[in-house]
Amino acid sequence: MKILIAEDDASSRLVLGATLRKLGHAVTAVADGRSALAAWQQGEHVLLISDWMMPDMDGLELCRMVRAAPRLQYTYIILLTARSGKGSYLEGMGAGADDLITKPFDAEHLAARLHVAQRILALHETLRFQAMHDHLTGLWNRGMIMGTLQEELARAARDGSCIGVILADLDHFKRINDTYGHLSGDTVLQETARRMHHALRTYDRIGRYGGEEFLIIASGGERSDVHSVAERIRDRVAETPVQTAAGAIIVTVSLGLAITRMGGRDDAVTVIAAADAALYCAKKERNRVHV
Ligand code: GH3
Ligand code: MG
Ligand code: MG
Ligand code: MG
Ligand code: MG
Repeated sequence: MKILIAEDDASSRLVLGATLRKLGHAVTAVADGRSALAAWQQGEHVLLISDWMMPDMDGLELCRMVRAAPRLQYTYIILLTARSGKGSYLEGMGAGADDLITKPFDAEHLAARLHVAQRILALHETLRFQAMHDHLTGLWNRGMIMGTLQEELARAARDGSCIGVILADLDHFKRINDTYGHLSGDTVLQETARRMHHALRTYDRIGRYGGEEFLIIASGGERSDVHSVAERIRDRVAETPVQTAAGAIIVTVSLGLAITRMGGRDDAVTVIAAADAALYCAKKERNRVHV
C-alpha cells in the first residue's frame, strides 16, 4: 500500500517509516498536518497514519479535512496517540479516524491493524468498481458515461469547443436472442462491446447506455473524425461473425451521431436526443452510420 505518515517527532517518524517499509509498503513521511494534507491531495495515498498532537494542524483537524474533501477513493485513517482512554477514542473516531493506536506502537499490533485496513480498502475498491462498470460487458455503466458526458459538455462550453456523441444500437438483437438463446445473446453483447471499445481512440469514451445500446463520447468533436470513429465501430462489429456456444453469429450495429454546437451550451438530454434521432434514420437501413 502507499502509506502517508504525518508525525512531528523525527525519531517516531523514522521508526514508523522503517517498520512500514519492512512490511512491504511504500511510505511518504511528513512532519505536520498541512504537508500531510498537501501530499494526500496528490491522490496517491489510500492509507494515512497520523500523529494526533502536531503543531499548527493536528491529527484531528487533518482527519476532518480529509473526510470533508470530495474523493471517490476511500482513505483509511489510523490516528496515533500517546493519550489512552475512552474520551480520546471517542474524539478520534468522531473526527473521522478508522482506528486509533496508542504510542509507543507495537510492530505486530500495527501489522494486524494494517491487515484490517487492507481488507476494508480492497472491499471499497471492489464496490467502487462495480458501481462504475457494467457487469456483463465490463464497460462503464450508464451512470458513469452520463456523468462523463455532463463533465465533457461543461468543459466544451468553457473552452468554446464541441464534442461528438454517438449512440450505437445492435441490429435485430431480439432476433439473435430468440434464435440463439439469451446466453449466446450475452456473449454477443460482450464481444461487441469489446470490439467497439477497441475501435476507439485514446481519449474517446464508451459506456453501456441500456440493454443493447452504447453511448460513445468522441473527443475533439471534428465531424469527419467522429464520423470515422463511428464507421470504424460499425466495421469492426460486422467484420467477422461472433463465436458463441450456439454457433457463429453475424452481428451488425447502427449508429447515430451528433455534434454539439461550437461554444454552445447543449445539455446531455439535447445531445442524446439528436444522436437518437440520427440513430432512428440509421435504423431504416441498419448496419449504418447516420449524422
Ligand atoms: P433494432 O434493430 O430495431 O434495434 O431491433 P432490436 O431487436 O435490436 O431492438 P429491440 O429494442 O426490439 O430489442 C432489444 C433486445 O435486447 C430486447 C432485450 O431482451 C435484449 N436485451 C437487452 N439487454 C440484454 C442483455 O443483457 N442480454 C441479452 N441477451 N439480451 C438483452
Ligand atoms: Mg506529536
Ligand atoms: Mg435498442
Ligand atoms: Mg437494437
Ligand atoms: Mg428497437
